[in-house]
Amino acid sequence: MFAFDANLHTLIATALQALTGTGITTVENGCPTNVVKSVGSQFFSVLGDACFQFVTNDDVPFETAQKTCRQHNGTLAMPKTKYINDFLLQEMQRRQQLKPMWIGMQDTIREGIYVWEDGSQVRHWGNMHYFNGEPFSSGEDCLALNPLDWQWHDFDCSNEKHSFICQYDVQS
Ligand SMILES: [Ca+2]
Repeated sequence: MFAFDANLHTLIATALQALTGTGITTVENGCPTNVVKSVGSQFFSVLGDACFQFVTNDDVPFETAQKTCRQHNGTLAMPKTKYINDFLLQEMQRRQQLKPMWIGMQDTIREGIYVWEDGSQVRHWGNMHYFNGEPFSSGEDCLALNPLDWQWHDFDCSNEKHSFICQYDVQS
């Protein structure tokens, strides 16, 4: 019975895909179901094996954003390549999300040494906002994507509040 339901689900999904044409999948496709069902203002985009959840209109400190993503075994987004970074910015613009959103990058432990959520060091700097000594300012150690100037901005981790982007492994 359960297997039958699963097959039926796949059939419906395939039919829906055929209807929407050109094999483009719905954005939720591949994102963890429990995450998609979680409440709040949000949208999803899948790129490769990563599902990105844009939690909008929920302005919180960096740590709260981190915890929210981890609740569903995700992390804050880690756009490790320019391609992924540009994709996230494009998605924000496309959905008129024009305020900065937290991503999983910080230099809390050592000033100027930026690390991703998984502990690896940040290698590409193409999008870093350099203004008035930034990004090397103590007291501003957490990063957000800013779709207005297409750059990374560092903010005070606890006193600044922003929406955020979570990242999950795509479910097969
Ligand atoms: Ca800093």
